[in-house]
Amino acid sequence: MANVKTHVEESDILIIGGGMAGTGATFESRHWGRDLKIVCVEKANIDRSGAVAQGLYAINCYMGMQWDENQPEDHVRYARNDLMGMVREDLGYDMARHVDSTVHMFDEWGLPMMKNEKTGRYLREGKWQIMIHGESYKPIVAEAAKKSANKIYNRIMITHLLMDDEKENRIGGAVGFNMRTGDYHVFKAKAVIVAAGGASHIFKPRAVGEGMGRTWYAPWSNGSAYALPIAVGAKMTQMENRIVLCRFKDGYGPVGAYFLHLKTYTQNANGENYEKKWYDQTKSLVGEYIDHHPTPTCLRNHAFIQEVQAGGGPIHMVTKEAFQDPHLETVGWENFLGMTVGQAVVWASQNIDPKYTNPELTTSEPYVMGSHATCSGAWVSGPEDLSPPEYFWGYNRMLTVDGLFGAGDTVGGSAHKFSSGSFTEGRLAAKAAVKYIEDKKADGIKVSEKQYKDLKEVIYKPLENYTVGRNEITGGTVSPSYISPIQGLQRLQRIMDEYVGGIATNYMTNENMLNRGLELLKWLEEDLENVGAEDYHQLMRAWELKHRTITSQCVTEHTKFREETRWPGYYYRGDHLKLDDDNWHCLTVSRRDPKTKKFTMEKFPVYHIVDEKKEKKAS
Ligand code: SFD
Ligand code: AMP
Repeated sequence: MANVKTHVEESDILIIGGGMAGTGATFESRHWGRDLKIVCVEKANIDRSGAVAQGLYAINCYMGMQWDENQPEDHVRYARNDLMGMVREDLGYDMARHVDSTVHMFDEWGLPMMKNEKTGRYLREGKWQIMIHGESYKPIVAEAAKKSANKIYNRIMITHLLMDDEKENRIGGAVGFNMRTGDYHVFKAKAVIVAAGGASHIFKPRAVGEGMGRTWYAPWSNGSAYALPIAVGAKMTQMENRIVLCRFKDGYGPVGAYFLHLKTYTQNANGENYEKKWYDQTKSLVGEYIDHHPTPTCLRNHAFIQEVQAGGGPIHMVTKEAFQDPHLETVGWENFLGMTVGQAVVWASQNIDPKYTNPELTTSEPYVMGSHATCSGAWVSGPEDLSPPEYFWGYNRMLTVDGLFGAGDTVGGSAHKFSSGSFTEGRLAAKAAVKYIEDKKADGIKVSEKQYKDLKEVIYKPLENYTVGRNEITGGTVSPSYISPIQGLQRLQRIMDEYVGGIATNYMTNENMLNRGLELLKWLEEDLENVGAEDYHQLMRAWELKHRTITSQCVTEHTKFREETRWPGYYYRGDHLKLDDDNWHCLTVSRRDPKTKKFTMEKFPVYHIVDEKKEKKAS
């Protein structure tokens, strides 16, 4: 790799990923660290990167504290209920108490917000959601980040974190490559904020072949947010809590605006309300959790999945009634035109006009995320004023590696953040990172040339593998010496799908299947030493695959550890089909030893910080 140019950049704060959390972190780093050097590195182009690239139609997390619509306590109760009791309430409360100020800034920055004409308040889609004309959402937050950073690097994929050579378990920066020029980039930093989004395409998607890129969550979300910290031994939490979403079939159009604003509802093929049919069966699995309001997302999925399995499908969204109202009809279409254009295109191509035909729904393949109705991610310190000792080690949103912070999908335990909460969490992490530097916790960091030179060899090896292996190609792309990133990805997706609770088994798994899955993942990991990349784009694909694989290992280990079915509708442990509060009313935490690559698992208590009894609004 002698011909690859190396660039070394030193900064105070390095932000990895310029999505919602990354732009929030970049903006807030400048607010608190006027004189600090702030660098943000983005795999795509920050103007249109991340899950919000195409736009959104709603901001799904807004309290409305100024009008006493909701208070942070209400949101904690809501998220706790939706996640079947398992959240970090300190993190959720902290996000909720700050999220409104974030949304008010979006408003000031020119994001078109819908207003309720009668009250003058933001137009509510639901109790927590407000409606926006959100096609321009991402460019607007990107502008704030661009004005705040010393430098934004686009088209650089970060592949590894750097560690301090002097002090154990302290961060030193990160490295990656520019997928257009191929140059090698070394970013030395005093504090690093990982904001690299969630993970799609680790489970085989429903759409394969030519439709493969069509998933609900962004197809380019490749789990770097998890793989980077896992690789350096940071602890992770709730990685078993993958999410399955109810979506419009084939286009994966979100359903929130339909359920909440248009007040549409679902029915089976015979026009029946199937959810109540499954009440007794669900109660026998999860007990009183089925009586909670609103019904937890996973339990709504559960009824859907059971009904389809029992032969009651297809399941339809009843749109024909709502769409008779011209205003609601417009909202229904605009919702997709501003967020998921593909759904509108699917309907057009299949002759579906929701005014006259009730469209089909489906349940998606699982995704790994920390920001939706799910809370997989890194185990982080909470804020000083709220967190019990087990949840606090000095700096808000700092992982168990010193100087390494996280936000958005990266952070576990804090569900229902969505776009606004992720940006808010980026701000919180940045404020703490500045303090970490001011407290001189980052003094004396040394990153040797050897460390980043060794990594350079590792990073570019797939190009080397291809250059050598292509001479042995026996036909087409078949070579005995290397596998291509797409071949590896399809292998990964089948392992996860068939053994770890994907669509192939109707989300079912058990200990034996998980053990087999872990074995196959290990062999895949070994074979990925021989992944070949014919150009820099394929080199990115190779590293995306490696990050997805390490994320998948962690998900599988967690799924094996939790011997209960806590979230029926997300996945089922066939050997432990019931929710088991006596043994598993706890958070799961893992650590992968960077040297041995072995995971160890432990239980952590769930502290209910917000009082149940004072609940004033059922939400
Ligand atoms: O209805 C590297 N989301 C919704 N949020 C809402 O508030 N309202 C909605 O209406 C939402 N809906 C929705 C949503 C997402 C999608 C895809 C659809 C619909 C179709 C969820 C939010 O988008 C989500 O919560 C936040 O975006 C999460 O923020 P963050 O920052 O954790 O992830 P990101 O925005 O994807 O950004 C990640 C960035 O990292 C980059 N990256 N950069 C360098 N090196 C690497 N190795 C990297 N790996 C990744 C990415 O390119 C990206 O820019 S509804 O359906 O819920
Ligand atoms: P979605 O469009 O499905 O991603 O959901 C957007 C928002 O609406 C999220 O806050 C969901 O939790 C919420 N939501 C979606 N469907 C329902 C429903 N049937 N009942 C209550 N909340 C919902």
